[in-house]
Order: sequence, then C-alpha cells, then structure tokens
Amino acid sequence: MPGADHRTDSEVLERTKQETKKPELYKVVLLNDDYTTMDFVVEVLETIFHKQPAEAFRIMMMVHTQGKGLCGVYPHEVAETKVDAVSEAARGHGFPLRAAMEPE
Ligand code: TYC
Repeated sequence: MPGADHRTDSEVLERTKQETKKPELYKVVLLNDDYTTMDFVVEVLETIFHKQPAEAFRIMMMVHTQGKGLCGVYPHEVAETKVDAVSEAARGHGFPLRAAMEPE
C-alpha cells in the first residue's frame, strides 16, 4: 500500500517525544592562569560571551580569586564553539587562557 505507515501509535508517540526533547545544557567556565592579562579576560567576556563591562570585570575577578567562573550556559554545540573561540583568541594573543565546558 503506497504511503502506508506501519508504525504503531505508541511508536509515533515515542518519536514525537524525542523531537520535542530539550537540548542538554552545558556550563562554560573560564579557568585562571598566571599569565593572561586581566584586560584580555575582560575583553574575551565582552566579545565572546556578550557581557556588559561591569559583569565582565566581576566574572574575571571571580576566576582570578576562585580559580574559575561561569561565563554562560549553552546547548552542547554552542558551548563547544565558545570554548574553541576562547582558545583561538588566546592563541592569537600568546596567552594560555582556557575555557572548559561542564554538564549543567
Ligand atoms: N590571574 C591572571 C593575572 O593575575 C588574570 C586572569 C583572570 C587570568 C582570569 C585568567 O581566566 C582568567 N594576570
């Protein structure tokens, strides 16, 4: 029978559930180091994470004093792109600055 769908009702319900599933979220954190300048970290927070200057400064100081700080929460692929963007920017300026993603 052309166009016939042989799935049972319960299989169709299962598929619909998967399609509407929320994306898994990941925290992106910046990590402290002894060499990256504070100004550069603030710049990264403003440009890559779209923070306002005062918030960028607050997060930078959190990383500097506590070892790490939350920059944002994103779906997996976006979080990966942010982590890579930090590495790229840091590499371009000769700094060891790193970001990491953690399951939320
Ligand atoms: N600890 C660095 C310094 O004293 C500043 C810094 C802050 C580096 C935050 C990285 O993610 C960082 N110059």
